[in-house]
Order: sequence, then C-alpha cells, then structure tokens
Amino acid sequence: MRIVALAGGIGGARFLRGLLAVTPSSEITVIGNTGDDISLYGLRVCPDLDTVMYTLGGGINEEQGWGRQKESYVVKEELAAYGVEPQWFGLGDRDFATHIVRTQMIDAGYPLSAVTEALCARWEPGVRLIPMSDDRTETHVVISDEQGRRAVHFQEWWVRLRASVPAEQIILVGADEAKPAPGVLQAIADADVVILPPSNPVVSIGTILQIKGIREALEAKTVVGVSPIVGGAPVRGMADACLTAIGVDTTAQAVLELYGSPLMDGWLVAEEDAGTALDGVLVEARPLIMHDVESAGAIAQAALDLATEIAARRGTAPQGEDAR
Ligand code: FO1
Repeated sequence: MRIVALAGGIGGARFLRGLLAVTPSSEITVIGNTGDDISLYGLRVCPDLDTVMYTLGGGINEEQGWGRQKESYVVKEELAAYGVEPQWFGLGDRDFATHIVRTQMIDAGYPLSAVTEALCARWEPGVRLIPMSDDRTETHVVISDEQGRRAVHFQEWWVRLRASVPAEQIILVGADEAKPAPGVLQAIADADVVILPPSNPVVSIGTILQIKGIREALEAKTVVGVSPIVGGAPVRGMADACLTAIGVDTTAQAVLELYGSPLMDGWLVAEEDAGTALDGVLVEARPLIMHDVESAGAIAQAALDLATEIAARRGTAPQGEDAR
C-alpha cells in the first residue's frame, strides 16, 4: 500500500514508528514540516525533519524526542564561552554534524529535498522523507513584552519563552512564494491513503497545508487524521498555546473543524472525545496515548482500518495486502 503522512516533530515521528511497524511492506512517504527551521551559528537546522530522520533511523534521544542519543555539548559550551548567542537552543556535538553537512550541501546549491535524501541515505529511516518545500519558510510568532510588540522566531517562542508569552499571531514567513518540493504532489496523487499523525495542528500540519497546492491535492484523497488533543488537552507539547493563538478551542472537535470536511474523511479521537462529529467525516474513538511502538502501531493500524472502511463505503478500497 502507498501511504503519505504529513509530519511535524515528536508526536508525528513516534506515530510514524508505529505505522512502519504495522505496515512493513508499505511504501511510506513523509512530507515534513520545515516551518520550524532556523539558522544558527551560520548553520541551517531542520528540527522536524531531523526528529523524523533520527526517530525512524534509530538515533533519537528517546526521552527528549529530539536531538541525538549519547549526545555531548562541548561545542555549545565553547560557543557560550565566546559569548555567542543564542545559548537557549541545545545543539549537541553529534547533531552539529548533521547541520554542517546540510549547510555545506545547501551552500553548494543542492535543494533541501536533495540534502534530506542524502542525510537519510545514512539513517535509512524506512520512509521517503521529503520537506514540504525546497523554498525557505519560517514560522515566526508576534508577541508583546517589555521590549514592545515584535516577531520572534518560533523556536525562540517555543524553547526560550516556553510559549509563556501569548502568541498574538503565528505567521509562516515565505508561504506566499513557497512551492511544494519535487515529489510531494506526485506522492499525494499516487497515495492509496493519506494520514495526518497527531502532530501540532497549527505549526506542523497547519504549516504544511499552507504550501500552495498541498491542501487541494489532499482533498482528492482519502485522508484520515489522529487527534493531537485528548480530553481538551494536547497529548504533548504546547498545541493548546498555538490553537489559542489562532482562536481555536483545544478540543478534538475544534481541530477537526480547523482541518475541515473537504479535507478530512476519517478522524480518530480518544474515548473521552467520542462525541466529536462533522458531516462527511467518519469519527472513531479509541485509546490515543502512544506509550511505546506497540501502542503507536495500534493507533496507526486503527487509522489504516478507518481508511479502508471509508474507501470500502465509497467502493474505492485501497490496494495492497496490508489493507484489511
Ligand atoms: N526543544 C527544546 O525544548 N529545547 C531545546 O534546546 C531544543 C533543541 C533542539 C535542537 C535540535 C532539534 O532538532 C530540536 C531541538 N528542540 C529543542 C526541539 C524543537 O524545538 C522542536 O522539535 C520543534 O521545533 C517543535 O516540534
């Protein structure tokens, strides 16, 4: 079966690990969020792409959900000794190598999609990881604090401020010009099913949906999403701060409505949100907490089963032996 998944950071990567476990013979293409990307110390850092690559490639720091395992921070300490800013973003020594290779290739003229493919040749994540766009985009957040009203990079709001200052606006800088990366629209067109993992609906899934042509391409497919909100709270991260910033309630219902019924065909919600409903969308309730690969796999299988059910009702059952 050909599966396309849109993915952000930690929640998305952990879900994908479960999806791979339950459909080992499927062809999975992951469209990765690049709105979190940031340039630091002259290097281009792609947090969500790296989280997927490291998590599926076996190099992730499991407790953090980002960065490398067995990490050290000598370069970070030395930069701090020189008073180099910022000091609030924890880049480890092993992780620096990824950003050096990436920056070298970008400076040599390779597009981000080619760079990502080259980095994945080492990590062998078991999926095809394509950035949502090769064009530069960055999520910036408008805040007001003692320094007045200003825009800060998403990472500063997320990591330094811990989203403690309300986001007045969340803006994807570069969205107007950015085009889908090569292969993105084709992968969607070829997909038997598209899955939206429980990534942040605003700064991960929402960001990818802003890239010209992606939402329209997805509306033609069977799309099943997994709610990132359980019982009125995000499963992890600070999706609630992001949803509040765009005036959306932190509920499974509100996120489904944010994605909308032209896009969504199926929606997996937690049992406490079983009342979630939207015309044209098949909603199913089941446990949604991912404790380990096993539980993530069970959720992924439920999403695939829901897609099969939807396609069967439409008479367009997805191909492939994994479809049950
Ligand atoms: N998140 C943090 O909360 N603190 C950090 O110091 C931090 C460093 C970091 C370095 C590399 C990387 O790929 C991710 C990193 N993250 C850190 C996570 C990152 O902010 C998030 O993964 C996303 O951008 C949101 O999904």
